[in-house]
This record gives sequence, C-alpha cells and structure tokens, in this order.
Amino acid sequence: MPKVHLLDYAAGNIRSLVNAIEKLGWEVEWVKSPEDVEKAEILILPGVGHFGHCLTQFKNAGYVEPAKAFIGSGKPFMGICVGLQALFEGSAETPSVSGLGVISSRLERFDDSEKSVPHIGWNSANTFSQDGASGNESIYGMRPDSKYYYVHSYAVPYRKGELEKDGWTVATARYGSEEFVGALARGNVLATQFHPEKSGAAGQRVLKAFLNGEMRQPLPPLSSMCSTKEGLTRRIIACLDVRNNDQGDLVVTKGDQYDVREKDNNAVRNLGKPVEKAQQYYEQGADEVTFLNITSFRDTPLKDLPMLEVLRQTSATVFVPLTIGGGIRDTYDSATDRTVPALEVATLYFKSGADKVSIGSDAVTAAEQYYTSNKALTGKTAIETISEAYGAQAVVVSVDPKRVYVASQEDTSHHTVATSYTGPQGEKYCWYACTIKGGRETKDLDVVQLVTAVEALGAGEILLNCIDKDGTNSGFDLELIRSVKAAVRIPVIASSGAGNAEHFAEVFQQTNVDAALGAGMFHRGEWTVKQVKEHLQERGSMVRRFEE
Ligand code: 1PR
Repeated sequence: MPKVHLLDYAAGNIRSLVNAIEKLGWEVEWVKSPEDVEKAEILILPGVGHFGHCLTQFKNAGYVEPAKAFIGSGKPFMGICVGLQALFEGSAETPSVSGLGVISSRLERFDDSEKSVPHIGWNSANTFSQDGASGNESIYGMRPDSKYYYVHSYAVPYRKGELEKDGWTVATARYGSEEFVGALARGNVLATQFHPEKSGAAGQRVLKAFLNGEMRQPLPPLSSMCSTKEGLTRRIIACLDVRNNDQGDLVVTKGDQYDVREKDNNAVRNLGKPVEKAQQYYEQGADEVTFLNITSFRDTPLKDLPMLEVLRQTSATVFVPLTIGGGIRDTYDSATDRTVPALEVATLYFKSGADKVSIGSDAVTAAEQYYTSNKALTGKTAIETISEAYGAQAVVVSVDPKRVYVASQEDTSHHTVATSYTGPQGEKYCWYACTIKGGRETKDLDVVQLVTAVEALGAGEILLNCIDKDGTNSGFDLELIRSVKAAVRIPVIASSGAGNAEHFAEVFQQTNVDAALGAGMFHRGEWTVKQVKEHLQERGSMVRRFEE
C-alpha cells in the first residue's frame, strides 16, 4: 500500500480524513515529531478551529521549519482548512500569531452584516473563469459543477490576479457578495479551504488526484451549466433520533411532539438501524447527518456511550459532516469516581468521527447562569470549553422550545411574536419557552434569550426544534424561525414539522434560515432527500447534486 503522512498537531476530527484516505487504498502514517516530517514522501496538514490555537500548537511542537523545508523540497504537500490558512502570513482571527508566510496575504473575517457567520455548507471551488488555460481542465479533480463542504469564519479574499501572478492557480467560492479563495495549487502544493474528506464523492476525487499527483486533467462534460453557479447551496440535513427500545436494541425512532411510544402497544417506535439509515441518507444526497441520543439525560456510563460505535461505523463510509447530540455535559463516571468534563466527553465523540457536537439541556443551564451572573463569561461552560478547543463551528446548540400563549405582549416579560395561529382561548401572541430533558421540564427562559446567550458563549450554530410542530408533518414554524434568525448572526437550522418537499421550499423562501432538517418523512420512506432537492431545484433554489 502506498503511504501518506498526516500531521496531527491539533484537535479535530481526523478520523474522517484517515477513513477517506484509506478508502482510496492508501496507508496513513502519523507524523509524531518534527524529525518525522522529512521522512514523509507525501504530507497532509489538516486543521480545524482557531487559527491562533492551531498555529500555536504547531509552533510549540517545533513543526514550522520542517514544514517549510518539506514544502520547499518539492514533495507533494496538501493543507486542508486551517492547513490552507497556515500557508499565509496571518489571520485577523489572531493577529498576534503568524502563519508560515509561504504566501504573502492575510485572512479576513466574513462580513456578518447580511449573512450568517461561520460560513457553513456546500459551496464551489471554481477554477473555471479566472484562468483561460484551465477553462477546459480540472485542477486536482475540482469541477465547476461540484460543491464542497466548507466550515470557517475567516477566508482569503479573492483579488483577481494577485495570487496568479505568483504562479498559483486559484479556485474560488462566493459567499454573499464576498468572493474568496476556496483552493489553490502551485507545483507540489495543493491547499483547500474546504474539507475534501467531508465533501462526498467530489471530495474523494480531489484527494485521489492529489495522492496520484494528477494536477491537471481534462474536464469531463459538465452535468448542467446552472449548477456551475457559485454560492452556498441550501443545506438539507437528515436527523436520526436514537435510543434503546424496550428490548435493548439501539433504534432510530421518531416522536409525535417528542412522544416516541406507539399509541396502541406503548412500544418505542422503531424506524430502523442508525448506521444503515445514515448510509441511506448519504446515498440520497443528504448534506449532513445528525444523530441525537434522545435518552441521554438518563445516566449513561462513560464506558458505554452507545453513539461512539455508531459514529465509528458511520464515518467509515459516510463522507459528509456528522453531528452528535445528547449527553454533552459534565458527566459523573462511577467507574473512576470522578466528574468528566463536557470537553472530554466531546473529545470522545470527535475522535470517533463527529464533526460537531450538539448541546441541549446543558446549554439552557449555561444560559440561565449567563443571565444570573449579569452576562459574565466564566470560560467554564461546555459551550465555551468545547468552542475554545475545537472552534465555534464544532458547537451546535439544540433548542427544544414550545409555545406559551398570551393575550397581550404586556402579559409577559418574554420575547413574544404576534401569531397567525391563535391559542386555545384565541390568544394572539405567544412566546417560546425553553425545555430540557427532551421536553420533560419547562424553563422560565425564552428562545430569544437562549440563542442570544449561547451565541455570546461561543456556539457556532443553532438547531432549532419546535415541540409543537415536531412529528406533525404540518410544516416548519416560520414565526419561530424568523424570530430566532432576527436575534443571532450564527447559522440556524430549521427543524420539526417537515412533511413534504414543499415545506422545505417554503422555509427557504419565507425565511432566511440557513439549513433545514427532516426526520419522520424520510424515515417512513414517504420522501427521499433526493426528491426534496429536486423539488427545491425546480423552485429555483441552489442545491448540491449527489455525485457517485
Ligand atoms: O439535552 O443535550 O442531552 O440532548 C438531547 C437531545 O435529544 C436534544 O437535542 C433534544 O432535541 C433531543 N430529544 C430529546 N428528546 C427527544 C424526543 O423526541 N423525545 N428529540 C428529542 C428531538 C427533534 C428533532 C426531530 C425534528 C424533526 N428531536 O431532531 O428530529 O423535530 O422531526 P420531524 O421532521 O419528523 O418533525 P441533551
């Protein structure tokens, strides 16, 4: 087996990259010390999270000079995400920390005045228009009609000709009005801001071309010109609520307003096996897969976190981002008689193949503390510690709100919305109360208070459920979504209520939500993710096509 060296100097989900490389028939060997670098024949520098955190780790471990020497040696080198950013002089994310300076330019933060930041999702890496010579060539397998998975808040702004004059071929992507560098290649160096290991077949093609040293290839006929449009696609997420049934099997289930037991025999609704279902949705073109361990509020011994194995198996064949939720909090471990910090619990999941963790109940507690301490940040909450170590983009907060109706806005101090769906007594307003433990306990905290607090604490994304809508197949709660979108700058995923493809079209057309999630309609086989995407495309939305 041919061998590729991987430099693992910082935290992150490295397992998926290893899986993606091994799937292509290559063996991965770790660089464990600076001396190992020069022994490598092919070197990949991954990286996710903070520029400053990653580069500091990198420097402290003594890798700067060996990495520069390797790049100068002419042997194949690839940087991924922060691995691309490391090539530059520095980043506005941490101005005091310098990069390798191979390229004399700096990264800047995306402007969040009109769009969500981080930039999360599938976008282009398009070499099509800038370089006449590459007009009918593919650079390392990148194609203008493919989409690639990005997750970052800082990027290299694209200024036509600036990098090209130094011999770089640049692939660009566009986010709102900002055009940025999606990938760049020169000689022995390839660097991608996107994650090829998370970009399905399109990403596998890029990795394969790099490992085989195939920089320029003829471009095959494009699938359709309309899909060569630059920009972020509408993200469709398949969600699997997972728990043990009464026989002790781990099953995918789905509740009606969070009640997962069948009406007739009280059994836990069983809709399939988690790994098989995830694989099925990947093959249908799901842009992400989310697993929620919905009974994690019951104590789960740390040695027996059931989702770890689900993640290990799924990440071996499913090359899109995986999120895991349920039980991400400080946890008492009876085996060692100690409290294991949430960061350690999250680390177990990242090492098993998760790209993001989703925090539910613990985020509500953190938000309550945030307000009682007059908005002081302690640096100790699960959100803060995980975000600090792995980056904000790795921390999703899952919210389980439910409606509380009031006759007038003066009846409550909470953030209300004027609703078109009046309450049981004809009430014209409602506020959304946050719940914990799968909706079993309701708090005197409204959803706007919660999302504002967790954004301040460092969460990177909101997974917005709605107990009133969950499992009803009646469409998303657009009023809830609009009010949350107006309160935060981080991306928001609409969840709960999807019953058909038009509900997805509706939520994207009538709100500025960033992604939408479905569960029951997919599990019951009523719709496939592919059909939803086809419908969205017919309605004029840009979606990622699935590639074999
Ligand atoms: O509190 O950090 O341990 O996390 C527990 C997690 O489990 C939370 O994310 C919480 O939302 C979730 N959860 C707990 N109980 C349930 C339940 O259903 N009884 N599931 C539950 C929540 C919501 C969505 C669902 C959508 C779409 N599930 O993920 O898939 O509502 O469904 P639909 O499209 O069929 O309407 P912690």
